Amino acid sequence: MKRLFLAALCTSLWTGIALADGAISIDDPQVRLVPPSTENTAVFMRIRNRGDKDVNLLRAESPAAKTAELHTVIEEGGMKKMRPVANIPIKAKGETALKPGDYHVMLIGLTKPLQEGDEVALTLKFDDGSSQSVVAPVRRIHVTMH
Ligand SMILES: [Cu+2]
Repeated sequence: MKRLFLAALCTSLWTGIALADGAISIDDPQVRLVPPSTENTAVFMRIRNRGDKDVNLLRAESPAAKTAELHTVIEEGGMKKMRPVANIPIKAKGETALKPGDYHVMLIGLTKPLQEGDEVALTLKFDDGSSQSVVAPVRRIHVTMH
């Protein structure tokens, strides 16, 4: 009887976790360390979509900056330039990397200078109605563009 009860409890817990978790998960979020005089920086991560439908990242928010924008990098006349994008797609059963020279979340107007090892909270909103809160450590990331 006791064993049966435990089994039922485990099943319901598992279902609860699966529902709360959703299709999207975030791996390895990190914020690029910038000099104290620089007010903007980029956030990189891998976004995984375990679901059967394509999902788009629509928005990012962080208390560490006045604004957060979704950016990509394009090449124009031999120059690499950042451009805001309306969304960042994550294919069904796929993964999108936010990485230097590619998609990233741009933090604009940092509320205070970041130091290596600081942790930046970030909330990401997706078009399936889900959102993800992550904590991204500030790291030295060597980038030749930007
Ligand atoms: Cu950017």
